[in-house]
Amino acid sequence: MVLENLGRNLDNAIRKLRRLPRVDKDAINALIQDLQRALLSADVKVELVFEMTENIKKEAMNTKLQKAKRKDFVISLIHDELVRVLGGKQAPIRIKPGKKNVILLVGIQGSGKTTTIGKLAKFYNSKGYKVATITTDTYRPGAYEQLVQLTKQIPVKCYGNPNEKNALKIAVKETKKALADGHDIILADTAGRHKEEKELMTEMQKIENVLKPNETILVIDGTLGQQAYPQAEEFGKATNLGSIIVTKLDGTAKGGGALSACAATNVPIRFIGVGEKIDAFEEFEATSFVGTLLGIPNLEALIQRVQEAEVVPDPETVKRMMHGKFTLEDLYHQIKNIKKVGKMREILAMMGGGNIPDALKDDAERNIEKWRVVLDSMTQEEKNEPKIIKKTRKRRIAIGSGTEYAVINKMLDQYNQMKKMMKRFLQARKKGKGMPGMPGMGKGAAAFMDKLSKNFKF
Ligand SMILES: Nc1nc2c(ncn2[C@@H]2O[C@H](COP(=O)(O)OP(=O)(O)OP(=O)(O)O)[C@@H](O)[C@H]2O)c(=O)[nH]1
Ligand SMILES: [Mg+2]
Repeated sequence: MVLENLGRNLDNAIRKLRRLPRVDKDAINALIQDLQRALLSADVKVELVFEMTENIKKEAMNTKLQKAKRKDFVISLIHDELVRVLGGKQAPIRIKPGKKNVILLVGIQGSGKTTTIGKLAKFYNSKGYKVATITTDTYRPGAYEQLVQLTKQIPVKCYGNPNEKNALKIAVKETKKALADGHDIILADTAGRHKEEKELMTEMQKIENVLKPNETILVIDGTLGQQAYPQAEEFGKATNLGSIIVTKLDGTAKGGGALSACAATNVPIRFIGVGEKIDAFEEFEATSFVGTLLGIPNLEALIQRVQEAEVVPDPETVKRMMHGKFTLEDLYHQIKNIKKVGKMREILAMMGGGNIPDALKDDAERNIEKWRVVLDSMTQEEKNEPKIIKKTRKRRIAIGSGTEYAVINKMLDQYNQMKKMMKRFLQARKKGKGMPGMPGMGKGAAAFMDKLSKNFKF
């Protein structure tokens, strides 16, 4: 596995957390230390490590989730933070099948450009493109022969002219030939060595100008670790960099540094090289990369569980509700959110105590989708002031939404009960009465309301 040590260390830290009976302050502090150690030994920049772990710590300490969900939540925080520093989601290279597509590889000597041309050729060839490679490297002895040998095994055609000393001329002529031969992706290799660096950069710019590639890709050696940053920056200034390929991530302990440094330049990492062989190559996608790294096979499910558990009433709605401005839409969203967590009964019980009959609770749960249809057939005025919904309006809504009267009636019933309860709650608060004294409100409900009112300061 790429970044094997980092993966193992992160995995150990997560296992340790999972084994603990609960996630408290000490557990979070211990986790943060483990993460810092793991990231620093993968050569991630110190400042970045502290920023990442500070973010994780802050969120982890703040969570109001129930105990059972906290571990998942903290793990998803680690995941999200790693994805963020690795560049997040990115779009693929824009390639138009059957048209002229040119991909230009640049990078310093020995970074792995020529090897990567072979890997890319195999990658696109297997996707059904008519791939050709060209080399414009007039500096490295035997550069043309190296690429010929490499591409022979795929097989894809290699263009070049070992007798021509002008890289620009080769670029123009050979690309033309390759296109005329019916190829639709041309992978162009460039020189990495030159008499001096400035000349190398100038030549690259000129080639870029004449070839007008779909994308210029920087090939960077992963063993550089965080030193990849200044290099990527320099190339970014000289060329119109579209993406980065980080090579030699197999067997380097510094991969974390190289990947995070490249991502910090805001140029996406598209592929990684993980060995000398032609198929030691992977598409890079931060989310799945981090999933593998953390050893969490079913990351999607984990994230979903946490997201669902995070559903809380939106503060604006609660504020309006507490001022007696409670609409049918509010009721709908409240019940919809609660349903998502699968705890409708619990929360309704908490909010309404014994006030809401069981039959009604079940009904709300079963009919929530119908409620949406009903709501869509109502005017804004009706949603805000449901008491104006009398016989005629009801008939119109029933016809418009294709729903029975019973559904509309029950929805309005539910609304009225909720509204009454809010009103009593507000009156009790105004009179300075304590919650437990409120008729029809259970202990849990009182505590819940109290917490809401404190959180939202109404
Ligand atoms: N382990 C490992 N080695 C790699 C990887 N990619 C390239 N290499 C090796 O790195 C060395 C240099 O690779 P080249 O492809 O020749 O590099 P280059 O950028 O074309 O070099 P110049 O043409 O001299 O500028 C070779 O020995 C490759 O086998 C990789 O992902 N992993
Ligand atoms: Mg080369």
